[in-house]
Amino acid sequence: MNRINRRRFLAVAAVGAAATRLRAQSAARVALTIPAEATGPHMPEDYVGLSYEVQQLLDPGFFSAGNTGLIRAFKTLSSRGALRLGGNTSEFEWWKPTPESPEPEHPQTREVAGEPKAEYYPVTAEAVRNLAAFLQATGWTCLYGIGMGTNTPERAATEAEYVAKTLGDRLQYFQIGNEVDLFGRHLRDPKTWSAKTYLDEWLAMARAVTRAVPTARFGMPDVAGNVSWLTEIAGIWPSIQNPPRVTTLTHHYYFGGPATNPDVNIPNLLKPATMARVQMTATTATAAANKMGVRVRMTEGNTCYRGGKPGVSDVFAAALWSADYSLLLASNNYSGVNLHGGTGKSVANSVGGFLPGDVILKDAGAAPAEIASHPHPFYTPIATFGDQYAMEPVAYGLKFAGALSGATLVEADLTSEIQAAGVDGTAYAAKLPGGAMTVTILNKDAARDLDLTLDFGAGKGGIAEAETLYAPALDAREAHIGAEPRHGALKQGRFAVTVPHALGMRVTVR
Ligand code: BDP
Repeated sequence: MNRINRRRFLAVAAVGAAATRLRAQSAARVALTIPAEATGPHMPEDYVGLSYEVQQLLDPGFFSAGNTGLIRAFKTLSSRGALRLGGNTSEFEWWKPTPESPEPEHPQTREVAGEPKAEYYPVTAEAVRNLAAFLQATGWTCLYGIGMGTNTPERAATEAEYVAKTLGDRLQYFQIGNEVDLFGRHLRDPKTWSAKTYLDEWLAMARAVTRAVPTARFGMPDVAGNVSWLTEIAGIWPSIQNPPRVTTLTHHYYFGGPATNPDVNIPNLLKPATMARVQMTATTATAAANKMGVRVRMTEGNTCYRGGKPGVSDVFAAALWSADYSLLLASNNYSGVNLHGGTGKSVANSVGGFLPGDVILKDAGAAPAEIASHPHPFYTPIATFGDQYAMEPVAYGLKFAGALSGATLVEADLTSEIQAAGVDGTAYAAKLPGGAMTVTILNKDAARDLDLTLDFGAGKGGIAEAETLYAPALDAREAHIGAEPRHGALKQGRFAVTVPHALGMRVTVR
């Protein structure tokens, strides 16, 4: 059975398994009261995003109108997403406007394990033109990454000018520099590098870009994890004369890593403490953004850095994680989430040449065919298998959360009530653009089912319909979204439903 057929077979098997699912432990009973008014954050239409290495542009056919399989996968994930280009490889790109343009001189950088080697490559005008056609075909916009580590303000400005002209309204904003808080490792002198010296450099480049593209907007600082840089920048910002137009504060997030780290496992990925840490970061980041009058976007992240971990990043647990992570950030007023991925080669190059996940599989004696059956990189939302593209579990979670794009969230801490009953679950309520109320319940618990009563208020009528995010098991290499037979009329404003363990469910009342 080939990979796709195997998936279909398992999908059919999963339906049968769900029907006869045995309760491993007694179900917890929880009643949730859903406020009628949505006064929380608005989730933008382009909340869903993907992140790719700039080096992906080295193959001008990848993001192009001719790559119909990839276009289909993007559209399946979202009809209006945001494609972010960045990653470690963005620091080694150089702008090549014409085939004759000579390669510039590059500064010296240090070679450090786990960081990309200083292998310079050109970004060509052809690649940017093809990218524009790709964006047009998908309906997506672009957060375009320009290098900072080895770039000059002049080259950044010339590249930006061509990109702005070519992408037109498909360009949302520019990003300059990737994970600048880690530049001290291989690109700058760790003794002098700080949020302050970064900001000076960034201003010089962003000003050069703004001179070339007066309408230019920016997302920054794209830190790896040190969100205190956002606080510092927001503190300095009012003292900057005539600042470039920043619309978004940005940071990255990886749950853990690398793949060899035993703490990167399914129970740790899904436990409440993981999201409690995410909440702490979000609190810091949004406070800085509020001060600057902008929003936060998580522009690059995933389950496990250095390319992901087989059996964690590429299984159904990652789908429940990405759905929960995306909705938690949405409830913190984030403007979007970009999960990182791409081809195995571009991501391997971004982390020093190889994926630690492959070493783990080889050491465990996996046959080449088995290794090849995994997505590369292991965390990629859209995997490349030859000339085929497949949506991975982590992408299904993002899609499930992304169904709330355009909705306004309801301010209610439903998650605490579920967790008080001893179940590792979360819930988010929202009002859809058409006015329908919807509650997304993510039961991440490995064993306990949830017997839920959703109380929409005595006066509320309508039919409740359910949709699920499911797979046969947390470690299954698949995920599905399906309409559920569980539907019915509200009775005195209430709807009762069981949300089995290891399953996501959305109940919408129309
Ligand atoms: C981030 C880098 C990106 C890598 C990713 C990873 O920005 O280029 O691909 O981590 O380690 O730090 O997987």
